[in-house]
Amino acid sequence: MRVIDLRSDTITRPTAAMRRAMADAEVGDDVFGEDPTVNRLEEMAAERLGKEAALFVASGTMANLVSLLVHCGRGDEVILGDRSHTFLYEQGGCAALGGIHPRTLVNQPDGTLDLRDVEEAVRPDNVHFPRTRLIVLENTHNRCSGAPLTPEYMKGVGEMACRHNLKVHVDGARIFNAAVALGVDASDLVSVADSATFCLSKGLAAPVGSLVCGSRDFIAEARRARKVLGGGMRQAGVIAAAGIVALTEMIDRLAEDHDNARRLAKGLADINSLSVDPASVKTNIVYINIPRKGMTSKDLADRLRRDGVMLLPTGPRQMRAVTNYHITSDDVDDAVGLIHKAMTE
Ligand code: TLP
Repeated sequence: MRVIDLRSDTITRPTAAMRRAMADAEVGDDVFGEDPTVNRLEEMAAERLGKEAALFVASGTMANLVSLLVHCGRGDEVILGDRSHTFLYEQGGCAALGGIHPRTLVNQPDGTLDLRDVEEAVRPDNVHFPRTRLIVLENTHNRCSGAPLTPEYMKGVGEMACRHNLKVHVDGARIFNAAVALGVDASDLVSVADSATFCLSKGLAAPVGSLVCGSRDFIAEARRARKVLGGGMRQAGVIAAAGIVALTEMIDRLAEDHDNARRLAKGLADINSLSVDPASVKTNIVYINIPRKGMTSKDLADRLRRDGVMLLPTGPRQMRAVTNYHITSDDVDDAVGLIHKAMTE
């Protein structure tokens, strides 16, 4: 049975071109800085994001943790959204491993933090308070319908951060989805950021890896942080090679995933017993709420799995669908039909 897997864009498998590039990759010991393929990927990443340097790490979680460890010392405070991936889904690593104090502010439905809230949250210099060091933003915002943060919003963030002497980090796991959706360069979305990450292993379909981008000095420190976390890799060119293909061939096609997500949201919005807001869908993520009493997201996920559709429960009555490289518009129509059937039986 064909399975339409909409749980995440992380399920994407490497393309044939990636597998060829991996097999042929020139490699060396990357802890000695001698893997030419890793070095090339890092240069490409830095250029794409308009930063001086970049570092290849194992995952988006490691990319964020390494960045926070460099920006903040023990007892420093980081301002971040209450729906951010770093706050919700990274095991509180910044607190657990870095002694960094998280201060959450309400994420607006469009993924932003209200800059007045941020301004109020910045701590004055007082012996009672931790020192506010850093603002973390997420672009696109996973838990806020995959919303892209705009260059205009980021400009305001930059001005505010400058006034208060704060650093800015962007968790750009899906930054290229944001860039494609907004029709801008990814570098325009992170120009005010002191550090920005992105993932190769989500919509870009590479099997492993994320990049941290920033100034040369920042990346030198990030390289130390990666090493202490056990993230120094040796002949990592084998996986970096797939990342190079991802950056070269897989960005522009993200527009197809966005079209499919809109198509899915519109199809699901016509199902009475579900609540979906197509207007909120700007990239590849669709949230589906189940108002019907007596049915949980787990019930629906189990039911749909039998029919070959996979969605991710994200709350007792909420599911997530993420379009990706393996999903066609026909798959979307089939998924809508099967979900309709499950909800009307
Ligand atoms: N997100 C995954 C799950 O962890 C929920 C997904 O399927 O969406 N930042 C953002 C915005 C992310 O969405 C994710 C992964 C990460 C960081 C962490 O990346 P990995 O999984 O590579 O550690």
